[in-house]
Parts: sequence; structure tokens; C-alpha cells
Amino acid sequence: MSRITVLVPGKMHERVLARLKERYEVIEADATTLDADTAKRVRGVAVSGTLTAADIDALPNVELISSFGVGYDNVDARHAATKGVIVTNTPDVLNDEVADTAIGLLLNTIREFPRAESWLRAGNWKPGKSYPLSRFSLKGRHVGIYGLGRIGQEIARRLEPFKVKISYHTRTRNADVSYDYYPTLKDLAEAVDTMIAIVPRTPQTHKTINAEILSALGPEGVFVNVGRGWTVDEEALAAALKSGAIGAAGLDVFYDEPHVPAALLDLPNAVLLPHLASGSVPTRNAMADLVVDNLVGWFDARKPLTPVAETPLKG
Ligand code: NAP
Ligand code: 8YV
Repeated sequence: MSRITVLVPGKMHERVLARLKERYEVIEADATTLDADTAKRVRGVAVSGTLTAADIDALPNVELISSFGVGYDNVDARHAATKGVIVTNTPDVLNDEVADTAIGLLLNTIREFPRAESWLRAGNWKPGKSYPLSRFSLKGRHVGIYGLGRIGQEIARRLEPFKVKISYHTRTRNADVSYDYYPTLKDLAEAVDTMIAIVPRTPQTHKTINAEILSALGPEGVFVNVGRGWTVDEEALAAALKSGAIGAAGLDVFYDEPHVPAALLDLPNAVLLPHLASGSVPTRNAMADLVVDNLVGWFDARKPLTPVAETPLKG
């Protein structure tokens, strides 16, 4: 029997490629570059970068698109759904890693550890000289979590032992948690002095962290983003950090990655990471396995493990 054909456009985790090649014919190419006969053979896709409606249309017999990452804004899942094509993502297996990163980034931002280390490595630590006291402390802060989903809840759990007050904003109140709920982002920003954003990229979340929200956070305010750069008006954020409208920011994600605006790079009160929240070997391996297991689940048993909300389940 001939092997099922799986397309892998763009860069992909090597464990995904190795495991796929054990079972399937793997073609590493962009969908729109395939000749008609090859395109017809493709029944599955494993993707880490972008997959547009045009890419999906170029694959007339594709059944399942397995996307690497919990955020799947890189894949046109709505268009896939209109064609009966399943899209899967990699939820849950990265919750702990991303939540740990959020806490690390928060502490680095508030206590300036990266700057202090650069100061030490630059040879500044000499008898009688010490690194300046950090302006801020985590102690006594009121942290607002923008997005209390799978990862947001893990962040909240990790914050509890720090004895900070925790509140959140989502569109729907979560009856299972006792944190204070704010029905609008503005209400949350006015109530807290620290905000952590962990919402998906959707039309509704676009540039929602804007000048108004930042000014509500205030001069002692700290903003951390581990969700998507899409959520932030970066010009407004750089201006707020520069003017002192907010105190500091820690960012793992940016609007137009890998481009990081010079206005942010120039700021001493911003801690900037290259989108690495899930980036450990064990967690990326778990994500890679889930990418493959979704394809295997579908082709072996018609059961994808983690289909996204838009997906119509066939079969
Ligand atoms: P999730 O479980 O779907 O949670 C998303 C949360 O955002 C929910 O609480 C949801 O609540 C809220 N939300 C969605 N739209 C909203 C809106 N318009 N206004 C207010 N709240 C809104 O997703 P997750 O697994 O926690 O992941 C969240 C996102 O983090 C991913 O989509 C991805 O973009 C990002 N992420 C980044 C990294 C990284 O490397 N930095 C790693 C993993 C994930 P309601 O639906 O009730 O509003
Ligand atoms: C990954 C992420 O860095 O899961 C997500 O949504 O943003 C990260 O875990 C990314 O998906 C890898 O391509």
C-alpha cells in the first residue's frame, strides 16, 4: 500500500520530521510550489509558520493541518473549516513552561536582574560600588491577568505564593476561580498596578494594550506580555515607558517578529526576550509529539487529539 503523503512547508522541529518520516511520505515544500499531481497526493500538513487560504486551496485532498504551537493564528482555520479540513494545535503541554517564563520575566522586569548581570559582566562591581536598588518590588503588588485560559490560570497559580493580589479580565467570567473579575480591560487596568497579557491573536485583541490602558496602569505600573505582540500598540508602549506613564515592561512577543522596534531596544526599563516562553528542549519535544500524534490519531483512527474550536469533525 502506498504511504500517506504529509506536507511540511517551512521550518519544522526535527523531531516532527523524524517521526513523520517513519510513517509517511514527507514533502518539505510550500503548498503553492507543488505540481498538480503531487498536490493531489497531500492528505496531511504539519506546519510551524504560516498557512494561508491560498495554501489550503492548493491542496485539494488535504484532510488535517497539524499546527505547531497553541496559538494557531498562523493558520487560516476558518477557511480550512469551510472546506471540511481539520486544524489541530498543541495546547496544555506547554502551559507550565510558558507560565514559568511569565513569572521569570515579571521578576526580571521588576527587579532588573538582566541589567544587573550586564553591569556585573561589564566589570562594574568593585569595592565600594554596588548595583543601584531596584525601583520596584513584587511585594504588595496587585496583578491583573488579561486572559485567564489554560496558561493564564497556571500563571495565577504560580503568583499565589508570592502573596500578591490577583485579578483578571476575560470576556466570560470563570466561576471556578476566586480572583476578582473585571468585565473590561480598562476596569482591570485601573484596579491593578501590574498586568500580564496572555490572550490569543484575534480581531478583538488587536492593539488592545494602548495608551489609555497603559496610562490607567500608571507610573508604578508594570506590563508583561507572553501572549502575542499583536495585542500591543508598541508605539504607545515605547512612549509610555519613555515618559514614565508606566514604570517598566517585559516582552516575550512582538508585533512584527523578529523585528523589535528601536524605540523599545533603546529603553532601559524594558526587558526583551526573543519569543522563547515555550522554548525548552523537553517542552518543544512534547509539542512536536503532539503535532505528530494529531496526524497519527486522524489517519489511524479518525481521531485527532486536539482539534481547534473552528474545526468541523468529520468521519
Ligand atoms: P486559551 O486557553 O484559549 O485562553 C485564552 C484566554 O484569553 C481565555 O481566558 C479567553 O477568555 C481570553 N480571551 C480571548 N479573547 C479575549 C478577548 N477578546 N478579551 C478578553 N479575553 C479574551 O489559550 P492559552 O492556551 O492560555 O494560550 C493563550 C495564547 O498565548 C495563545 O493563543 C498564544 O497566542 C499565546 N502563547 C504564547 C506563547 C509564547 O511563546 N510567548 C506560548 C504559548 C501561548 P474568554 O474567551 O472568556 O474571553
Ligand atoms: C511557540 C507559541 O514559540 O504555542 C504558541 O502559541 O507562541 C510558542 O509556544 C511557537 O508556536 C513555535 O512556533
